[in-house]
Amino acid sequence: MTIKLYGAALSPFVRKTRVALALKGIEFESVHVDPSNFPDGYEKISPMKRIPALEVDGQYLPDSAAICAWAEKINPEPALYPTDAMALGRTIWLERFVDYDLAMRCTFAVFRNRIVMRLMGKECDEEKVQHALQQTIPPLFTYLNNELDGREFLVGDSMTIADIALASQLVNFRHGGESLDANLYPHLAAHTQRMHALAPFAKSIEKESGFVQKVLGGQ
Ligand SMILES: N[C@@H](CCC(=O)N[C@@H](CS)C(=O)NCC(=O)O)C(=O)O
Repeated sequence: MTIKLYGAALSPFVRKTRVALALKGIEFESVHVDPSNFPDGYEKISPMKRIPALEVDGQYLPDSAAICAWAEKINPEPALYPTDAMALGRTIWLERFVDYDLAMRCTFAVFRNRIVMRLMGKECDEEKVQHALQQTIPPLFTYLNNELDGREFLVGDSMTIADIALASQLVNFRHGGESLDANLYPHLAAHTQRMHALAPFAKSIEKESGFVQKVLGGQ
């Protein structure tokens, strides 16, 4: 099987996919795609022109959720999706919640302004960042913190794709110069610390941090 993952290093959705593939021992070739300048014809790979997208023996699969579900079938161990019906439903809900609602506020408000805009030579809209930090993010962090009260993982007793998706968005929060307040969100902060210490996350964070520091240092 020839597998190519189209993406860019700092995308939380690409990182989520890379971590899931790494945990499952699925090898792939990384193909760099700049999401601010997609190559001609990329819509054949991803109709909505987004990263990540996967190519498997000439067939294309866009979207991190679709790719991770594919990976589960290709290599079921370690299982990242529960078998119990309600647990599976809750996993998919939390993955969606993180990939859409949290991403909108954390990655697309904080990280995008603080890092991506600077990479594109544009100004950071700090007002938007502060609005997200003070108004729109706290209720979501409170919800996730409550979900993690007394638990190691979001659903059941083992890691699911929802934990990986969450930890991946929070790498971008960290790259954006923010950290979780452990007094306000002790369970979420502990979950993030545990997840970011896992080898695939730790390696990713180390590699990306140098680049992010350069972006910030260049200002
Ligand atoms: N739901 C998608 C989100 C992917 C996504 O929004 N990727 C961003 C980069 S982080 C992108 O490609 N943006 C380009 C665009 O929307 O034009 C997934 O999970 O794969």
